Parts: sequence; C-alpha cells; structure tokens
Amino acid sequence: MALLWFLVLVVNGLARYAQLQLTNVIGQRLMFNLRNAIFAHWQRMGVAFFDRTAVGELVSLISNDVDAINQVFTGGLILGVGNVVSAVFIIVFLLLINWSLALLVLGMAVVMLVAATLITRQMRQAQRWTRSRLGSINGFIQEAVSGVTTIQLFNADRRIRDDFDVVNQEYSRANLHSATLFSIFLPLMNWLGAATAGLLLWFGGGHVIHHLLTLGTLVLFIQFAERLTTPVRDLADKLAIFQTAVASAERIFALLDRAATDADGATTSVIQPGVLSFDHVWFAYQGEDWVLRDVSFEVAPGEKVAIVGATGAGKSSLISVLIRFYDIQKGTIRLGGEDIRALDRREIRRRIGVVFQDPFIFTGTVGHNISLGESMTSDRVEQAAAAVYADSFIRRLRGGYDYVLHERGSDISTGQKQLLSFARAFAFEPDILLVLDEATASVDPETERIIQASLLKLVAGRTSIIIAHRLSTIEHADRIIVLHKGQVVETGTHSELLARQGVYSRLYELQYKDRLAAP
Ligand code: M5T
Ligand code: MG
Repeated sequence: MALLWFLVLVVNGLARYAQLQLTNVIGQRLMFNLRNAIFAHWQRMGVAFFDRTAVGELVSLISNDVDAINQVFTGGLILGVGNVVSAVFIIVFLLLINWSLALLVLGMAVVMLVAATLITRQMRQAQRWTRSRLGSINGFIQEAVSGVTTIQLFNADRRIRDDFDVVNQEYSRANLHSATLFSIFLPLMNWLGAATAGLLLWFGGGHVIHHLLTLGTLVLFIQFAERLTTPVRDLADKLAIFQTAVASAERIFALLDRAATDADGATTSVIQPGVLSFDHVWFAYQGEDWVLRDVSFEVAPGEKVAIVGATGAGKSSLISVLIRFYDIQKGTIRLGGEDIRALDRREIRRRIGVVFQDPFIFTGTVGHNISLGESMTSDRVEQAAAAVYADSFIRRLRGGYDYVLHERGSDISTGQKQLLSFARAFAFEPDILLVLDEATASVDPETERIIQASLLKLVAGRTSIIIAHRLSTIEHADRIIVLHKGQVVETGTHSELLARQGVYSRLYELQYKDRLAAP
C-alpha cells in the first residue's frame, strides 16, 4: 500500500507538471499570436488612426492587456474546469446519501455563486477603469520622455511631475477600488462556507438527535460541504481573473474589429505613368474645417513643379492626400488617368517617392536607415548616398554605413538627417513622381549648398513636385503653384508671377528675397 501511495504521488506530480506546462504553452502561444495579430493590424491602419491614438495606449494594449488574458490560462479557467467537475461529483454523491441535506448544501452553493457573480460583475467594471488608467499612465510617460528637451528647457519638470501625480493617483484609485471589491469578496465567500457548515450542524444535528441520521453521515456531509464550497469559492476567484481578462479582451478586440484602412477595395495594382491631376479637390482633417479648397492643377510627365505658400497654407496636406495617408472628401485626384482611390496604396507609395519635412530616423545602422530593411545591395545603398552627396558625412561617422544611429536620429544634425532621407528616396528609385517637402529649418550656407545640389540630383530626369522653402529651389522649377489658405491662387513661372504683383510677389518680398544673398 505504501508503495502504491508513493507511486500515486509520483504520477500525480508528473500529471501536475504536464498540466501546468500544457497551460503555459497554450497561454504563451496565444499571447504570441495575439501580439502578432495586434501589431499586424496596426500596420494596416491608416495614418489618421495614429493621429488620434496615444502611443502609450497602444503599448499598454499589446503588453498589459495581452498579459491579462494570459492569466486566464496560467492561473484560471483550465483549472476552473476541474473545479466544476469535482463539484458535480460531490453533489451527485451527497444527493445519493441524503437528499434533504444535499439540497441544503446545494442551495448554499447557489447563493455563493450568485454573490460571486454579482461582485465579479462589479470587478469587471472596475478592471475596465483600471486598464484605461494604465493606458493613460503609459501614454503620459511616453510623451514626457519624447518631450524631455522641451520640458527641461521651459523648466516644466515640476509641473509635469504634478500632472503625473494626477494620472498616477487616478490609477491608484482605480486599483484600490478593484482591491476593495476583492477584499469584500474573499471574506464573504469564507463566511458563506462557514454558514453552510453551521446550517448542516443545526439541521443535521437535529436529525442525529432524533436518530434520523448517523453521526458518521453528518461528519461526512460537513467534510464534503467544505470540499464543495472550496471549488465554488475557487471558481468565483477564477471568475474575477476572468473578468479582468474580459475587460482586456474588450479593449483588444475593439481595436482588431476596426476595419483596416488598406482593405478598401483598390482595384488597380499597376499604375501607368502619366499626368497627375488634382480636380476640384476638397479636403479636411476633421468635419468641415477645409484645409484644401477646390484645388485643381496638373503636372505633366517630366515637369518640375514648385508649390509655395505661407505656413499652414496646406502644402504638406497636399502630399498626404496624394499618397493616400488621408482620403479627400470632394473632387478627384488622378494618376495616369486613374482615380487614386482605385489604386493600391502600396503601389502608390512604391512608385511615388516622398521626402518629408521632418524625416524620421530609426534606431539602426546608416545603411538600414537608407534601405529600411528592403533587400538591396550595399552597393545600391552606397550609390544612392553618393548620388545625393550624403556619402561624405557618412564616411566621417565611425563605422560609416554600419554606424548605429540613435532613436529619432538624435546624434546627427538636421541637415544630415535630410541628406539621409534624400538617399533613402533615391535608393527606392521612384519612377513616376518624386515629391519633396523641403525642410523649413535653416542650415548653414555650406550645408545649404550641399542639400541644394543633392536635391537637384534627386529630381534630375524625374517628374517632381517640390514644396519649396528656398528661393534657389523655386528658381529651378518649370512652374510655380501658389497655395493660399488651401486654394490655388496663382500659377506660372517665377518672372510671370512676380509681374502679377499678387500673393507670390508678396511672399517673395517677405520670405525669399533676403535669401538671395545666400550662396
Ligand atoms: C495645413 C491643419 C493645420 C493647418 C492646415 C498635419 C495637420 C494639419 N492640420 C490639421 O488640422 N491636422 C493635421 O494633422 O491643416 O497644414 P499643412 O498642410 O501641414 O501646412 P503647410 O505644409 O502648408 O505649412 P508649413 O508650415 O509646412 O509651410 O492649418 O492646422
Ligand atoms: Mg508643411
């Protein structure tokens, strides 16, 4: 018997290990898939989605919320199934022995379950609150870290600490609320368990005195009632974990259920080169706050067009709608005669090269920042850099193309970042159109000269639209389009426009003339 006991223990241990390991594997697998699914879905969301979502929210979604779901596996639901099975067995067993006492135990078990359900429902509400507060904390931290230079520059560190105190307090309060519910929950369950034993003693004791029941049966009942209330209590406990997971799952699936922006039925996947035309285009980021109003113009193949206009005129927005970061509300944009709404976004972005005002630099080598992981030979990367005169500064970096740049390119200058983004655009060889949003930041005359030469190389032989902030750029353009408060007000060559004495000549006087002296 002793040997058998020992064997049972060994088997029990092994089975327990297998069970835990299995639930771990399932849980990890699930988290892995869920994180991948969330990340993949983000990548398919349009730029507009990210405009309105805080980074911290997304971080807490993919970390904390996914973890909360895993809790169901590691400590919860699967083991909970065992509880249900053993509870059913015990109830059947008790019913066979003495149905009236069994009904009493069963009744108490139902009371416990109802109480547990009521409290855990409150818990889910509390968890929703906690989860969203945690998202706010993460969002706050992300912003405070990204904006650290501005914060320190304006001595805002103390104020920001106070603001953090507020979000932190909210999170604490939300957590405390959850914890309070939990503190009520466990003692209540224990008390109901004790009450069950008490009732059994009361009724069962009476039966024993009147010889309707043996003392042995009563002892058995009290012990089994305990065995029944323990799984019920555990189950209720698991329910609490489950509620947390449900609150998180709600957040995750709210995101996954959002239609991805790239799934909007583009029909044409190969773009024919040709004229680019804006035809009575109206666009607003929100509601009726028009940023582009009735914009119409054409760019013929091979043409170099410069767009000028005051700050906030809508120049950058023009690019955003062209590459379908946002869709326009009225009018049509055509590329090679085809409405761009029918064109595949990926194809548009492959064929149109864009350099933004504020180029983004990723953590990684210089080479990686040019190729962005696209398979291209290092020759092509270096040729691209050389073509736009970025190679001289790159060669001066320790390790050259293998030099690892920091997050957001904090260790190279603004001008160098621009040269790098030119090299990037060059390496991707856009064949239809090149769009360039010139940086507004001024650089020293020497860098200015290099950037200017680099830009000329970039647009050579290409159809191009350049949002110009420099006079020298404008002078090289075939045609100038003047944008004013979202409207095209003038088009023509530099001299034609100057002669008109309109918006352009005013802009020229104010913004460009004094730059004439620059080499
Ligand atoms: C044009 C508004 C902005 C401005 C107008 C990016 C962005 C802009 N706007 C929004 O409402 N939401 C947004 O997400 O649109 O902005 P722009 O096209 O960026 O102007 P620009 O490129 O001509 O200016 P600049 O300074 O780069 O020369 O009113 O409020
Ligand atoms: Mg702009």
